[in-house]
Amino acid sequence: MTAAPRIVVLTGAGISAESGVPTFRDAGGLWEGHRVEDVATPEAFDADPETVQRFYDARRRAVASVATNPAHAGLAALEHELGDELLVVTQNVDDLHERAGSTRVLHMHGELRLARCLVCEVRSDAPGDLLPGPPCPACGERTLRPDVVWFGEMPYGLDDIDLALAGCEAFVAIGTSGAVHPAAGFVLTAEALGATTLELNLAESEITPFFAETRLGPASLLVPEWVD
Ligand code: BV8
Repeated sequence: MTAAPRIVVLTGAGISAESGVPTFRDAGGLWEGHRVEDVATPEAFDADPETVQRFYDARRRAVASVATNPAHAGLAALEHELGDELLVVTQNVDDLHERAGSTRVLHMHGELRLARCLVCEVRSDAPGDLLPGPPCPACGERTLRPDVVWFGEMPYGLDDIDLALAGCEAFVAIGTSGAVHPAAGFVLTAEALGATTLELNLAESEITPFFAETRLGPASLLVPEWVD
């Protein structure tokens, strides 16, 4: 990674909510009719791969049919202005940041648009639904899983994130409940290392107490205001 960014933005499901992508906790614990632990863990996949594949195939198709919102556009405009002084770390597995024009995005929980082969571990573009069992483009085995980070699995990019948190002047969280670790702890790390901290969220979150400033409201209004 190049020099540490000046601003690190952490986004969560709330930034995509106004695009029509369901969040995790606003659904009252049932996510598209599933309990998270029944679909977002390696054990769930081992026990019932069809249900898990069907769950992610449905989400991949749903995300392809929604549009970005002004919050995604605001961050893309900010990157246009700041270049590599800005890094967006997202917990989201959708590609709405990229579709809005952001290029410096670290998907710490993986991406719906990618698949990972259980045999050769190669990551590739998901060729559509994974349930029918398309062949891995690298090894030909019909062993592709969604390339998302399940509970109990190691998130991607933690070394780069730690570097960015250590060097940044400002840490901004947008649309996250602060319910999932290690993302929930980033504000404490950034603050301890001297960054200013700002939370933009629809409601108070589990990590609101750790921010110097919290602004409540929809991301589609708060982000363009903050970026301007
Ligand atoms: C790991 C991918 C080992 C899959 C996801 C320490 C303490 C306690 C527990 C743990 C801990 N360390 C590890 C754990 C276990 C676990 C964990 O955190 N469990 C929780 C439930 C207690 N963590 C893990 O297993 C992680 N792995 O820790 O590895 C390790 C050890 C040491 C060091 C490093 C690693 C892996 C976690 C990844 C799980 N995968 N997603 C998929 O998407 O299917 S997590 C999932 O939750 C999504 O990624 C989601 O983004 C994420 C967090 O949720 P949010 O994004 O915050 O969404 P949520 O619905 O919760 O909140 C939405 C917010 O938006 C709300 O606040 C709402 O008010 C707001 N909002 C709504 N509308 C709007 C809005 N805001 C603005 N505008 C709006 N319009």
